[in-house]
Amino acid sequence: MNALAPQPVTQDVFRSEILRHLTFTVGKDAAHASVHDWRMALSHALRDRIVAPWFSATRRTWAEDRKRVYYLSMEFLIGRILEDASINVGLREIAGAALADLGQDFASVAGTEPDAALGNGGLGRLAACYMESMATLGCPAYGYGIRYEHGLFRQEFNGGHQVEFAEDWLSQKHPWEFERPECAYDIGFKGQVEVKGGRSVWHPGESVRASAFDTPVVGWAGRWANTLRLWAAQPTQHFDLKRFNRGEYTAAAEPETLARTISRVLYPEDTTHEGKELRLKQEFFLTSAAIQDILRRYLDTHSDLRALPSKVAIQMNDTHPALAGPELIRLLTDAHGLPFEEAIEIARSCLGYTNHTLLPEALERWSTWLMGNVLPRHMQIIERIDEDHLASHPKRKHYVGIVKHHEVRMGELAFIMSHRVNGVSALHSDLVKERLFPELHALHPDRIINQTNGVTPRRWLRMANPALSSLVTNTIGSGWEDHLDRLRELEPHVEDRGFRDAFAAAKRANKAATSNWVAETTGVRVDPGALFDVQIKRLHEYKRQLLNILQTISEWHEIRENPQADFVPRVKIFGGKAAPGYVVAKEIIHLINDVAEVINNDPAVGDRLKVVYPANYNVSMAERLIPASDLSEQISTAGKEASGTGNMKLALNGALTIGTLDGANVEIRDHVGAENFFLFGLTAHEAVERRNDPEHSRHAIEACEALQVVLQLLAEGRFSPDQTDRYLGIVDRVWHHDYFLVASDFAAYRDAQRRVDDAYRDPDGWARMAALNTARMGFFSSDRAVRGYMKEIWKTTSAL
Ligand code: F58
Repeated sequence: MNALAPQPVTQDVFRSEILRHLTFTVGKDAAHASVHDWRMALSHALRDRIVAPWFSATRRTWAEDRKRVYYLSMEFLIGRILEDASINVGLREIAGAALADLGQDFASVAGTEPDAALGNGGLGRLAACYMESMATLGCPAYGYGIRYEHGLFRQEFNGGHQVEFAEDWLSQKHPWEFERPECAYDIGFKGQVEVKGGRSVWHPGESVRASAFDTPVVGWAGRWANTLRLWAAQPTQHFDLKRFNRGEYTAAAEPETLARTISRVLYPEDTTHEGKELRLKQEFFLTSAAIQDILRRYLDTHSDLRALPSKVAIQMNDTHPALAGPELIRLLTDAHGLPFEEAIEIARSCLGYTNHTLLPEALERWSTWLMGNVLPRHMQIIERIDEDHLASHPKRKHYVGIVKHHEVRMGELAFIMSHRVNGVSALHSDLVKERLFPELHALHPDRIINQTNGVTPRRWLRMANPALSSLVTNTIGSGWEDHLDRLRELEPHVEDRGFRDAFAAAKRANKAATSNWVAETTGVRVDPGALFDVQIKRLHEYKRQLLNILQTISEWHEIRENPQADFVPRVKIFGGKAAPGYVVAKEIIHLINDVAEVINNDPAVGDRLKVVYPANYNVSMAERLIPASDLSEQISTAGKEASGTGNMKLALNGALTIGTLDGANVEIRDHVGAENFFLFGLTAHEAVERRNDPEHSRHAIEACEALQVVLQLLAEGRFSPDQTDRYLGIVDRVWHHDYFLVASDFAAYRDAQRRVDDAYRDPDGWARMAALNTARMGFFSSDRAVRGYMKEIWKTTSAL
């Protein structure tokens, strides 16, 4: 057994550990303990088991003076921790049995844990998967983020509208974290820069303190654990007792209120000036605290800052932490006296940048005025980086710099300050070269590489889908959890009718459980024998939930027109949140809910078509829905979805994909086989060409009678009888402003859905395709992705 593995524990021992924590940590008597108390006691008993591997991993990293990876991300979309951690330390069964001895049910206890929702979507969830894989692979690493008091908002529907409520995950004590008040850094803003003795000295006009909270992240089999360090903002000024004593209670608390604003909410709206400034401050807050911590740790045991890149790899998860370059340069030059040219090279050798989007509105730009005001020294450094880069490429053709038209372009800054830039799927990385940074790519042809995303199989198969996991283990033995390529060994068994039946039975059991859950949460009864057709992701026009709901309307219309025909029963399941200020996305949510209302209550339709949209999609809901899905909707306009990761989770769990050639769909189709994937739609290049025809929508609509009918029904107010003109805006957009090519892809999508129906009519053939999807998805483990980063970007090896 590995020396770092935790000591084995029996059910009896673990039961007494739970009881000990219930008594001494929670302070409750078993007779009066609530489910919440039991969860706290269980979480602490489990956390104890993580501390041993955590300490040995940390000690070993120090003793061997290993290079560490620092993953900087504004988002970590973790979800629940308890069950995942119990599985990784090998205590899931023992914990369940010990709790049962105490009269408690594991699932009910674990089910009360709030999701740690410190992220919006794919980017944040990717960070969480990578943290788990780095721990599994024994890659010494720290995740750095912000300890938001309020994570992603809670979504409710009111009359079909999305309504947002503040999320409150910290209203109960968070048992997984360790507060580190001794680990704190001052973060400055504003003020002036003075030149003194040849060095620049920044005198910030404001400051807050970043104080660390550490959560251990344990990998598979408890072999290694890393730290997720989240920063909370606190005031640097002491509480003003004099003002308080004068009766000025609010004024006395002002510094605290101002400071805490910085770590209060995840990604506040940035449509107002105040919002923008706060977002910039949040980004610098995270980045500066991280860089100060990294340098402090390095200088504890080293003195030569020139050797920093041999011990430090810093990954920027998108441009949000892109001030890492300027901040590292500032500290190396202003605080440690290195020459600028040397500092820039050191910083670049440490830094890597992952790009997650080509969408222009998501590419960060700050006005030079705001940057100069909030971070005056960094603005100077950015200009100097720009000049330095310009000077070293005198023969450039179409130079695109960092500062242009009075804006600081964070993508260009991140690119120029990184030794590697990566996209997140093969297609996306090509488009990053061709469309996003063509000039910079020409100057630095080796810098952009690809690292296709991956997902952790521990959470997304082993934990979320115990039925399928057991079948896999019974068929090929254990050990696939950290060698996901081994799923290939399932392939010969797919030829076996018994295996296919067992595969279908596991799916059916998951669907039955989910049907009950759907009835409880939405009040809609669905038939577990129907095809579960699932689109779960953030609401965005490019993701084309609209295309899906228009096709649903078309299907409904056909059932009504041909009530005797043989339709494959379907349940359309939607899940996802829209950004609070994204009006069009919210309109689409309203439409889906309105369509659901009409279809679900239409006696002519019965069980042949249902539409459900459970509110507040989050990581826990994904864990529930993904194992119960038959069909995975990955229907973005080609060229717009950088990768997708839900597509991977669904295919791994045996859902067939209906999708465009976008993001990682391309590679998923290559792996699972074109015959096991329902492809449709324009390619990324065709999409660009199509937009050159100003009449593309009209042509598409005129060529497709079914689409005409759907748009007519919408325009008539068939789904909004209380306000018949409600969807005229959407109809108008499809006709005249269809940038995302809903009309152009509609007919092909509808045809692909017909092929889906035909395939589902043959249950054994469907089971074969589904099982082949699972068997061939091994490549999409985040372990493979993280190994790629270790080798190609971080230049680091496993400590195991
Ligand atoms: C997502 N980006 C991509 N951004 O859309 C998805 O294709 C990809 O699979 C995933 O990253 C992981 O690489 C994403 O989630 C955000 O949520 C941004 C957060 C900050 C504001 C702008 C959106």
